[in-house]
Order: sequence, then C-alpha cells, then structure tokens
Amino acid sequence: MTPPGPPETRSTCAYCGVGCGVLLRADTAGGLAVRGDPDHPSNFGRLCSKGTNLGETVDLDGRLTHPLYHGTQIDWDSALQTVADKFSAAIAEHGPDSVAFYVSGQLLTEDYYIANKLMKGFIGSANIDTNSRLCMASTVAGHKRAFGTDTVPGTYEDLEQADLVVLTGSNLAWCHPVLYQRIVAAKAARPSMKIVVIDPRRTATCDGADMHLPLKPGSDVALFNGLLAAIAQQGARDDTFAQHVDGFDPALAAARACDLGVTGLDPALMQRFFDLWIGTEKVVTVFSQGVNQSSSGSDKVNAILNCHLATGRIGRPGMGPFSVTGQPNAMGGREVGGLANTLACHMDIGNPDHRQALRQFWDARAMPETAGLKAVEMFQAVASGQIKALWIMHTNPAVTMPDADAVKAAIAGCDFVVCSDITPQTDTVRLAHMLLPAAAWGEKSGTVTNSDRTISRQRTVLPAPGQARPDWAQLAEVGRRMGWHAAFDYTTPSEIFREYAALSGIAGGFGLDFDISGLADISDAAYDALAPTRWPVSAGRTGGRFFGDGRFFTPSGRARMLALTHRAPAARLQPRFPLRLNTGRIRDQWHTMTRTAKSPRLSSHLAEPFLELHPSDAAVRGITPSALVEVTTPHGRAILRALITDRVQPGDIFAPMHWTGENAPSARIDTLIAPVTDPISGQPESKAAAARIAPFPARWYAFAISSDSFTPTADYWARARTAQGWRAEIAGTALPENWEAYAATLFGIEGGDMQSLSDARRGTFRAAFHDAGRLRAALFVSPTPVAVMRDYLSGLTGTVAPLALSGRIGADQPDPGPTLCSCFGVGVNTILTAIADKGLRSVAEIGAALQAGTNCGSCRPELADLLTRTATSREAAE
Ligand SMILES: Nc1nc2c(c(=O)[nH]1)N[C@H]1C(S)=C(S)[C@@H](COP(=O)(O)OP(=O)(O)OC[C@H]3O[C@@H](n4cnc5c(=O)[nH]c(N)nc54)[C@H](O)[C@@H]3O)O[C@H]1N2
Ligand SMILES: Nc1nc2c(c(=O)[nH]1)N[C@H]1C(S)=C(S)[C@@H](COP(=O)(O)OP(=O)(O)OC[C@H]3O[C@@H](n4cnc5c(=O)[nH]c(N)nc54)[C@H](O)[C@@H]3O)O[C@H]1N2
Ligand code: SF4
Ligand SMILES: [Mo]
Repeated sequence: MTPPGPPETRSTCAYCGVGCGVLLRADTAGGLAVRGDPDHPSNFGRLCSKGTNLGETVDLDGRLTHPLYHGTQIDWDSALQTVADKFSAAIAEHGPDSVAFYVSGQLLTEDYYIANKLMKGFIGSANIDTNSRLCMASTVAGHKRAFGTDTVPGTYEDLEQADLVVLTGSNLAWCHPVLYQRIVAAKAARPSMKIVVIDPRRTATCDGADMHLPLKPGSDVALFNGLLAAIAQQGARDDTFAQHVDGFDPALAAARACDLGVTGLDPALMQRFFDLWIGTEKVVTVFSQGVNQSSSGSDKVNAILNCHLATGRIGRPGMGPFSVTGQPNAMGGREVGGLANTLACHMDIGNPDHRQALRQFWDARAMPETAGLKAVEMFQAVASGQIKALWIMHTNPAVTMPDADAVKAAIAGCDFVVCSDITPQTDTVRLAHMLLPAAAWGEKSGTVTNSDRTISRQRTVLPAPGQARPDWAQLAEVGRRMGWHAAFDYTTPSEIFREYAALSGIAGGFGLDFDISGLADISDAAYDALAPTRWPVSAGRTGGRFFGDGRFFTPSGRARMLALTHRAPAARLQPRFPLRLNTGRIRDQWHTMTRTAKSPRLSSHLAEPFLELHPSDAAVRGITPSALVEVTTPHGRAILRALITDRVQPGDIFAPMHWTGENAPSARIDTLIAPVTDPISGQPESKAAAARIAPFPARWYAFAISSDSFTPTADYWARARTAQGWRAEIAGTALPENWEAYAATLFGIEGGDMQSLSDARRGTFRAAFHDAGRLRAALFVSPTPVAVMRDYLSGLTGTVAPLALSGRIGADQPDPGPTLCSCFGVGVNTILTAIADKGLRSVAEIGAALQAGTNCGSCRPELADLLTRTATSREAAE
C-alpha cells in the first residue's frame, strides 16, 4: 500500500548486486523514507537491513561539499583545470601510460562509460582498472575461457525454480540477503528443494541449508574436479549437449588425477553431495568471493562451469552456474569495459577489428593495443614512480587493496592524486592532493546492471549538497579541458546512455552478446521512465537466458571445458605462520563503512572488528573470550577482538574487511594480505593469508560512550555510532598516569560535572560527565575486558541517567543483550528469554512475540540459529 504523502520516486538500492528496487520519499528536513518496490523483479518489495536503513545514511554530516586542493577550498573551474593540466603535462612529458584511473563497480554505467572512453579512446592508454579486479575478475576470466564471453547465463527465477541450489564461497544470507530470502521462500513453498553450502566456515547461510561442506580453504578445484569425475562415472554426461562443448576428455583426465584429500572433507559427505548434484537436473551453482578471491580463482570458476557444461545444465529454467555480483554496478562496469584488459560492450582489446570499430565510433584520438595495468600492478607502478598522475574515483584502495600499507605509501608518494568521493574522511582521500566532491546515491541519476543482467535506473530524490557534482560530469569536463570538446560534450546521463546503447549495436554486429541497441533512440522521457530491463535488448531479442541453445561465443561457437589441477593458496602455512586467515563481510556494514557506519541501527549488530577463531586454537594460546588478539602475517599486524567459535575450523581464522583508519586503525585487515594474484585474472588472494596469533598484552581495557564524536588515542580502539552519539572500545599497554585526566582529554571536556569511581586494588575506574543533569559521556576502565551492558549504556547519553556508573540496568529490569534484530532493536537476551519463557519454536513465533525478524528479515538466519542452539541444549539437558 502506498503511504500517504507526495509521490514516491522509484530507484535502485545503493548497495549490493542483487539490485533491489526502492521507493523513496524525501522530506523537507533532509530525511528519506525508503521501502521496497513491490514491482521490481529483483526483490518484489523485499529489502535487507542495509536497504531498509538507507534513510539513516543520507544525512550531510561529514560530506565533502567543495573541491579542495592541498586542503584549501577552491572553485570547480580551477580544480578541473588543474586536473586537466596535470594529466596533460604528465602525458606530454612521459607518455599516456604515465597516468591511470582507479575506479569502481559502484559507479553508474554512465560514469563508467565516460571514464573508459576518456582513458582508452582519448588519453590512449588502457591504464584504467577498477575495484572489480578485487571482486569479479576471476569470474570474468572464467566466463571468457568457457563461453567466449563474460556473461551470466541465467536469471533470478532460476534460483527459485531449481531443485538444488549450491552456494559455494558465498555467504548469501549476509551478502545478498534478498536473493537468499527468495531462495528460502521458494524452499518453504516447496520443501523438497535442497540447499547446499560449501564454505570453510559455518556461516549464517548454513543455518537454512540441508548440507554444509566445510572444505579446506582453496580446495574448490579439487571438489568440483571430484564432481566431474563422478558425473562421468555415473554416466551423467549430456551426450546431446556434448556436441556444443570442447575439451571434455582432457578435463576429465585432469579431474580423475586430482587428489580429493586436499578438501579435508569426509569422503562419505562428499559422495552424498556428488550424488545429490548428479541426481538433480535442476541445479544452480551460485558462487562469489570464496571462489573469485583466490590465486586459483579463475580455475575455481572453470571447475564449476565444467560440471554444468558436461551435464548441459546451463541456460535452462532452474539450472546453471550463477556468479552473484557484489557491487551495485559490477556488471555495468564489465559491460562498459571498465577493466584494463577489456573494451566497451564486450569487445576485445586484442582484436584489431574491434579496436578499429571503436576508434571510428568515438572518433578516438588513440587506442591502446594491449591491456593496461591491473589493480595490483597499477599501485606497484604508482609506487615505482611510473604513474605520475592518478585519479581514484568511488573506491578506497588504502583500505581494500592487499598490502594496504604499501598502497597507502604509494598513493602518498605519487606526484598528483585526485580523489572523487563524498567525504573527506577516508584513508585514501586523506592522501590526495585534489578532492572532488561527488553527488552521492540519491542525488544523481543513471543506470546500474544487477547480477542477472537487469538494467535499472537510479534516480535523483535529494539535492546534491554544496557544489557536489555527479562523477560523469567531473570526467566529461576534464575530457573537454584536455582538448576533446566534441567527444565529451554531454549535458545529461541520457545522452551518454544513448551513445553507449548505439555502440553496443556495433558490438552486436560483430556477433557479440552485449547488445542493447534497442535502447539507442530512447527519448529523455523514456529514459527517465525506464523500467527494469534485462539485456540483451536488440532487434533480434530481449532478455532471456544464454547458452541453453548450445550457442557460445568462442571462435568455434562451442563451449570450452578446461583441464584443471588443484593449487594450494600461495601463502604456505609454516611454523611461524601456522593459521589460514580468511576475510570477508558482515551483515550490516558495507565495505569501508563510509555510509553504513552512519546508521546507528546498522552499527548495533556488530559494533567492533573481531577475529573468529576455534576454541582449540584459542586454548593453546591462552586467548580468552573477549580478549584482544594480535594477528601477524609477513605483511602486517592487526589487533582484533577474539570471537571464539566452532563456526571456523581448527587452524582457520576469519576477520571482517570493513574497519579503517577512521574507526579502528589497528584493524585494517588488508595490511595483512599479500599482493598475490591469480595468474589469469590478476585478482588478489584476499581469503588465504598465512598468519599467527597471540594474546595482545593489554594492561587496560575501556568502554566509552559520548553524545559527541571523539577520537581515542590508544594502542587499540574502535568506535561506532549509536542512536544518541558514539561508543568506543579502547585498550592499551601503558597505563595513563591519571584516569580522570585521561577521561577529560578523551572526550574533550574541561571541568564540568564529573562523577568518578575508582578501585585501586581491582584497577578499575569509572567516570561519567553530566551536562544540565543529562549524561554527556562515560568511561569504564578495567584490567580485564570490560563487563558492562553496552547496548543499554549506549542508549543513556543525552538522558537523565544518575546511575550510569553502575554500568548495568537496575536489578528490576532485564538486560536485552547485544542487538540482533537491528530494525526493531531486539537483543539476544530478550529473544533467548522469550524462547525459554514462551516456548517459541520457530522464527515466525519469535516474530509474532517480539517483532524481531519481521521487517527486513536479515536476522532470520541468526534467529534460526538461536532456536537450533536452544533446542540442542534442551535436548542435551533432557
Ligand atoms: N553486508 C554486506 N553485503 C555485501 C557487501 C558488504 O560489504 N556487506 N559487499 C558486496 C560485495 S562488493 C561483494 S563482492 C559480495 C561478496 O559476497 P560473498 O562472497 O558472499 O562474501 P564474503 O564474505 O567476502 O565471502 C564469502 C565466503 O567465502 C568463504 N570462503 C573463503 N575461502 C573460501 C574457499 O576457499 N572456498 C569456498 N568455497 N569458500 C571460501 C568465506 O568463509 C565467506 O563466508 O557481497 C556484497 N554484499
Ligand atoms: N581482505 C579483503 N579485502 C577486500 C575484500 C575482501 O573480501 N577481503 N573484498 C574486495 C571487494 S569484493 C571489493 S568490491 C572491494 C570494495 O572496496 P572499496 O571500493 O575500496 O570500498 P568502499 O567502501 O565501497 O569504497 C567506496 C568509496 O566511494 C565513496 N563514495 C560513495 N558514494 C560515492 C559516489 O557517489 N561517488 C564517488 N565518487 N564516491 C562515492 C565512499 O565514501 C568510499 O570512500 O574491497 C575488496 N577488498
Ligand atoms: S539485498 Fe539489500 S543491500 Fe542488496 S540491493 Fe537488496 S536491499 Fe540493497
Ligand atoms: Mo566486491
């Protein structure tokens, strides 16, 4: 039902590659109401916690609103002229390969198209790469090797129509929650449907699964080789489809030679998986970063594709390999040729006919003939001085690139760095010479392509603050100022889109699949109104699936199966570094947190960086629950909170990638990761470092809350937003001389009304600052991890709270515990108590009793896990 008020604007969520439709309504106070678009084919009205809370992230606090040069505000005219001059000067003196763009799968297609056109067509270098190199490059390489094109064959409906959904290297419940909810709903309606998860960790995604294969990190090629051998052995090869596929025999020979022992899986469990997969025709194999982010990532992708090609289970309803994309426009970036080794519209940089066609279409000055620098190489070239001018747009490489400290140093040492961002407060932006303020999500207009090839519109609902401008407008203006006026003479994103659609028709003429030429004449009004549309859109066809007809895009027209051998992760475990460090995402934060960390609701789920480690690994090292752990690799060191859990295997540890110099400087995970890449795709191995851990020798721990923002100084700290202000965890190895002085400095409060309590024998100290009777800030210090009710205390700032120093709710009120449902702020203890007292038996019953899980549903896997655990402990007690 449409809520009363002015009309809503249809748009697309800012975050993941599911590409959910949203209905937005801005209020006059800068607020934004968000609900799921019931008519969008990605989500049919559903949203996850991140989409639901978009409204909490669009405030203007901390926004970059004016161009800054060396920290000083300048006007756009001077800023863009300086950028154009610096790039032109570098090119004149050192050639086109002395400059580079590092861009992002979060750019809109129109932004991306212009960036690529400027670099490849006019600057004449292929030195444009994107954070998709860290994300989708192995899939791109795998698709091209097998299909001759980078194309996702299926559609989201396949995930619902399948009888078996295999999720490998994908924590779908947290990272593509709406797709996960669609699968769970399909399974609820048709319980015979099966879900299998292949992941070294037992993730939230496993909670709704029928089978979990906790393989050894990096052993996917062996597992899928085992499946291929079993397919052959059971006579499950599709003999008719075989005429469309080359390479079966060598692929099978290599598969048979593979040692399945490296997976570490129970052979009987593996056989059950093989039998289930082979016995279920309608099978979709979903894969994501556990597959891509590996030094054998491309081979992992092809090992999966081999099995689907051998059985002909591709491009038909309910079956196929399915790469789910991470960023909202990872697909659009691949389509416009945003990677250093591709050209626009799936054209090929190594193909002279393609280059010539593009040159003609663009009236391009110069076209590179070979691939440019891939992300890791690009920052190495920045470090060596080869790159003299670098433009970083919509990405934060000082945090998210492997060997992040080296990347940080490279950027800091570069002659000229431009950053287009929405905030001046990121680890990368702080290193740039020129900051260009970008219009953010909600303030700009264009298109994005989601995981199933559906192109959707993002539309403007909010005014851009100050002088912020869309990314495409910044690029086009620099193109004009570098002398290419006609080529970059755009005034609206619709003009760019039309040109792009027309270009895709030329690609279609070469027989390529990315053809949206049916949209080449789209009017401005039709572009504004464009409904979600799955490509291709050409005279010949619209939407649908690929490859079911056996037509592939290789020179022979046949698909290619590859002979693959298992390769262990590049970093070998050794006595000094005996543990396998895996990294990834959490439910409620997006990457480097520049937007999601603004939301108190999203920040309440997991408010601090952590390290998952197995109880046995903790015990031998004397690491206790909630202690701090020091993680060391040959590349760096981090300090994280211990989360001791059997969700990880002995010998494996896991840490989230999100925290940065802005909110937890000792928890920048990519400082630990080696810049090792897959030899085919150039994608870094972000999930398999060799590490050691030890207790961090903290002499004191503290928990702090304040109405105002504060930045601790200590060996370890991590801060997060709360509804009323901020909270932080702090720890140190050296004791401050005077705790009262420390507290006053921490919060920047001089004098004022301070209550304090200290117990010299126990080594504890507590202080609370009040202002006109209301709590302004409080600090709780202890020689051991601080035991106070954090979520409860976080709600006290700004209120009359005379008893705050107790750190606990009064005896008459229960402790709700850490927040699990961020939509309704329901804590774990509240849920556990209700399960016990009211005998709740299902997620639906929890929802009925407490509302938890009834809005976005992102916490439902965790609710299911609580139910399972309480049921198990009940059974054990009985
Ligand atoms: N909440 C949230 N959602 C997001 C994002 C976010 O930042 N936050 N980011 C978006 C982006 S850009 C991306 S790319 C996607 C990523 O989505 P996912 O790929 O689902 O997320 P990750 O947590 O990076 O990794 C997935 C899983 O791979 C497992 N894994 C590690 N090594 C191996 C291995 O060798 N084999 C197998 N089979 N599994 C392994 C990890 O244990 C982890 O659970 O998420 C998107 N969605
Ligand atoms: N260890 C480890 N490292 C990883 C990964 C991992 O799993 N483990 N995953 C990798 C993957 S898959 C990915 S996708 C990357 C993501 O890594 P990044 O792309 O580096 O991370 P983000 O935080 O998304 O950075 C986006 C930046 O764009 C800014 N921004 C927001 N809106 C706009 C806008 O409209 N215009 C402009 N110009 N800027 C804007 C934000 O403030 C922010 O600074 O991280 C990779 N790094
Ligand atoms: S699943 Fe969540 S984050 Fe992804 S597009 Fe949908 S609402 Fe946004
Ligand atoms: Mo990603």
